[in-house]
Amino acid sequence: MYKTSNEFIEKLVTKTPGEIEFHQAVKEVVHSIWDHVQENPEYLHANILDRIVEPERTIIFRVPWLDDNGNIQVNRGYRIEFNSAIGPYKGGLRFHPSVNLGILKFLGFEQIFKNSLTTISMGGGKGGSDFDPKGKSSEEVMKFCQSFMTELQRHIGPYTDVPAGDIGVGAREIGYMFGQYKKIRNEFTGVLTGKGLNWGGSLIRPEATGYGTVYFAEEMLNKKNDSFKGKIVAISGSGNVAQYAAEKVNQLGGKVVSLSDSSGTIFDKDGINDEKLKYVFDLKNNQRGRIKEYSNKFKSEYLDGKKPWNIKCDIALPCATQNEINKSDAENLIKNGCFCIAEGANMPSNNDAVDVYLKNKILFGPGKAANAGGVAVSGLEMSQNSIFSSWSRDEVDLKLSKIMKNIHSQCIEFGSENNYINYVKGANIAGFIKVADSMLDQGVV
Ligand code: NDP
Ligand code: 2IT
Repeated sequence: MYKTSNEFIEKLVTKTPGEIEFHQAVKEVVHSIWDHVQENPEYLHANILDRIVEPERTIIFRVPWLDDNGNIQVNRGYRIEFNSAIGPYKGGLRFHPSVNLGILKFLGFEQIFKNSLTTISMGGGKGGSDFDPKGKSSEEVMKFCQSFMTELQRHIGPYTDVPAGDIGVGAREIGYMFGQYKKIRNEFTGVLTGKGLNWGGSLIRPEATGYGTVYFAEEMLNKKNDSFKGKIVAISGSGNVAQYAAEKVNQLGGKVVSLSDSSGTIFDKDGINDEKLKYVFDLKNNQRGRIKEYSNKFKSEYLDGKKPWNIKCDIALPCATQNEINKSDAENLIKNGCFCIAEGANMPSNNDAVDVYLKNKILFGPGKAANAGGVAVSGLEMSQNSIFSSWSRDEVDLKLSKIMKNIHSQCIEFGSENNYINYVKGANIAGFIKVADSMLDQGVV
């Protein structure tokens, strides 16, 4: 029995040395749920905390592939099957050179609670590789994806573990991996989500994470009798999540003034309207270019090597990667008038930044609540696959917006404190209860 949450974290750190992002994610959840756990002896008796931070299974494998010059390359592949208490493991695959065990464990751990919040039956998982798709030819990407799936296929299945995309994994990579799965297993099933529309994909899945993040932010604003209309919005990233977040902000009458990538930020004070956004979609998804090219094309400012957090805005939507907002970034945002932050990315704000938001009582939607729309529509894709049917764009979009509203309500139910809604606490407790209770029901497994 642990006397304090800090004692629990200290043991975890000793047991999992070097997994710093994982420690960070666990710290946030455990601090939020600590009192709730202490008040419910059945959780203590069943040792739920020690069990929930230990993945059910961790798979690490070699991924050899032949590059265009005929050289053999080797990457490392992973799949963390973290928790299956409420459904098959579900979560994305990330291909990025920074990928390591600690990062994928943090993502898998977050996914447990996020998936629980969606109310769809999905457990938590995550995987990926330190492979860098940037600068690789499509043939190289295909060869890598095929080799990766040659091993992964033995561990996954439509009722076991259903991967999807994340950083560096989009429609192209899902296609190559699906093709290889089908070839080896000789079965056409919904084993991956984010598939092409012609072969089992769901309408709105590409849009879902970005749209969902904006729906969640709109709910937070509505609760304060406010909306996106006329608001200045800073967005980071320029990939899948950032692009569709920007599109939805425009639709709701806000003005998006920034996008970024790992090289720098474009700042367009006139707003990235739909026409300019169309250019961004083509630049990033077809040309696979850098966001800097936007500033050449539209003569906007380019902040070389900088993040968008010094830009004056009302609302910030971090949609790039983990730990992209630190304490001083958070202080800058608030000093410049930002009063609403919704995380499209996973854990983009570090623990100190979150403390700054909560201390200043701004509207803050943490990733596991605000970006759950992506995996939620993945869940809807699984439903459509299992009934061999597909729903219309409007139907899926409506379901998505209802799910985001419902997540918002769960946060209010468990996160209301005096006159402030602590969405971090609300999301963590609401997400935890369903998983923990299911673990109790299923015995010591
Ligand atoms: P993409 O690969 O489509 O885009 C990633 C974007 O983030 C790119 O602009 C990339 O720039 C930037 N980026 C990546 N790593 C870094 C870094 N270390 N520093 C600065 N910028 C970086 O990924 P997604 O849009 O799918 O994912 C973005 C975030 O959203 C991630 O945190 C992901 O986990 C999260 N997420 C994604 C979901 C989805 O459905 N896709 C669902 C829920 C969350 P560059 O090209 O220079 O690398
Ligand atoms: O972080 C995430 O929720 C995702 N990358 C999406 C996972 C999914 O299974 O759709």
